[in-house]
This record gives sequence, C-alpha cells and structure tokens, in this order.
Amino acid sequence: MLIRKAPDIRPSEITDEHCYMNRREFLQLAGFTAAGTMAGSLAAAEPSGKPFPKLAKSPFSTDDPANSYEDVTTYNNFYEFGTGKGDPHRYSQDFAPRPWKVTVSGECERPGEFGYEDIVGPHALEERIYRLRCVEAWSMVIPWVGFPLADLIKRFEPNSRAKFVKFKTLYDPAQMPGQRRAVLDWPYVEGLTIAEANHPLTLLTVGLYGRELPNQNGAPLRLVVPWKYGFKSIKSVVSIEFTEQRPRNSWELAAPSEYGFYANVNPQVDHPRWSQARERRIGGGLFDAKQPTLMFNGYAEQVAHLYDGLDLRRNF
Ligand SMILES: Nc1nc2c(c(=O)[nH]1)N[C@H]1C(S)=C(S)[C@@H](COP(=O)(O)O)O[C@H]1N2
Ligand SMILES: [Mo]
Repeated sequence: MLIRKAPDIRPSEITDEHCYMNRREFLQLAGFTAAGTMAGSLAAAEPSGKPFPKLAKSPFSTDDPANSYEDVTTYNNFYEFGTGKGDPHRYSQDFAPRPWKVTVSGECERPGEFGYEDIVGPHALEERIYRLRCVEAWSMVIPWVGFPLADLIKRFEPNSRAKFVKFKTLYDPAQMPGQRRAVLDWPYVEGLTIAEANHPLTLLTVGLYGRELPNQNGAPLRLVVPWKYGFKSIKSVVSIEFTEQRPRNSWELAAPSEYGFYANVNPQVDHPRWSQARERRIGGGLFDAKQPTLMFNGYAEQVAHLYDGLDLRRNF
C-alpha cells in the first residue's frame, strides 16, 4: 500500500473489474448505451449521504488537517465486506442501513430498543475531528458527526452491576459478503468498561464530513473511541448490552496474544509483530508521512486517569 494514486484521479475514473461490471450492468438495466455518460456513478469522492442541518463544533477536535473524503471512504477496515482496504467501499454499496433497530439489554432498569430516527432527532449532533489510529500502524484524521454515547446510555438506566458495555455488529451474510467466510467469529463484538463508555470523548457516530455515514464507514451508527486502536470503534451496531463480566471482543478471541480488551493506543507497547512507536498518516502523497504515535492517541490528559494503577503492558 505504499504507492498511492495521484490525488487528482477520481475513483470513478479507475475502472477495476468489479466497478466495470456494475456500471455495465446498471447501464444495461437503465437502457443506456454510452458508458461515458455514467462516469461517476460509483464515485466515492462524491458524497451521497444526507447532510445534517446544524452541527456544533467540538472543543475535543484536533487541529490536524483532515484526510480527504476520498481517503476516509475508500481506505477502510470492515471485514464484513472483505479484508482488503478497498473492499468495504466496493462491496457495501448495496447494503441497506434503513430501517435500523438497536436492542439494549442486560443490567439496566429500562431495557428496550431504538431506531436510527429515535436518536438522530432528539440528540444535538456535533462535529468531532478525531485521529483514528489503526492497530496496523496507520492513521487518518476524520471529521465525524455524533453525540456522546453517555447521553444515550443514561436513557436505559444501567444498574450497579453494569460494569461493562458489550456491542455487536449486524450479522447478515446475505448483505455482508465477508461474513460468508470464517475470518472472524461473527458477529463482530466489542466492549468497553462502563467508565470508558460514559467518557465524554466516546462518540456514538452517525456521520462524517457533515453527512450520514457511508456504508463502508459503519452506517447507520457506530462507535468512535479515539484513544483506542481503531478496532474498538465497532461499526453498524445492532446490540448494546450492559454486563457484569468483561466481554471478549472479536480480535481478542481471534488472537489473544496480539489484541487485548483495552487496546489503548500506546507507543511504548509494541504489537508482537511490529512496532507501535510510529504511524503512517494516510494521504500524505506518494510515500505517506510517518510520525510518532502519541500516548492514548494524544488524549492522555483526558483519559489517563481511567487507568490509574493498571499495568498497561499487561493490560494491552
Ligand atoms: N463491525 C466491524 N467494525 C469495525 C471493523 C470491522 O472489521 N468490523 N474494523 C475496525 C478497524 S480495525 C478499524 S481501523 C476501523 C476503521 O474505521 P473506518 O473504516 O471508518 O476508518 O473500524 C473498526 N470497526
Ligand atoms: Mo484497525
């Protein structure tokens, strides 16, 4: 992935086999004859999600320059749509994120469910520009849209036994071709301590670049936990459960010596197979720039106290 295409080439102009097939099939259906008229039909660089009317700016936003819309929507990890970085964009276009229902269960006074519209109307949305630091030592800067997960959690009144929150992604192999292979134990599961889930930085995310989330970024709603490696930021969530026991997350289950429950960004604790000291910022040109990784991804001042007395080398 070191060599990147020139920024002035739109993805719609790069016709790989899959795109070509889709476009041609679409043209046949629509009765078109000239392929040229449909250039751009699969363009990732042209946002299609509905724009949100008013977004408060967040004091938690970073000043780092944001990655382009194209970078953010064409270089993804979302194994439900394949393991290649281009797969989520390519294979999620037919995914239908509406209607959507999230079940809330476990240790709380008011278990129940909610739909996408139930949360997007009532909650004031913010734009939060966060660094996303993938465990694979690359990073991006993304202008997310969302609101603090804590605001949602309190509606369900977790009780004193609620020590953790467990999240699950949709399981639907008919729509998610990556789930037809056992690369992970589906559905994708993630977990946070209740304190992490209630931390003001933890964002229930419904959009990016001022618009509804594209499918490849976890439509219609996902988590973004900016001080943790990207895999904690679970996409397309359908279940939230308050638990007394610590849940085991998908990556921890798949490779417990490599991926832990906490997964706090930590340049001092290497992954067994590579260093975490530096990261490659996607979009930096022909050779993306490498820069030092910051403790807790730069959010140490806000979150370090959550781990007082915890050995971060053991609890990686
Ligand atoms: N359900 C689900 N959520 C997921 C993943 C996944 O494969 N499935 N990948 C994770 C990883 S490893 C990263 S780095 C981020 C990437 O988010 P982005 O593609 O929106 O940048 O999503 C995370 N959330
Ligand atoms: Mo990641």
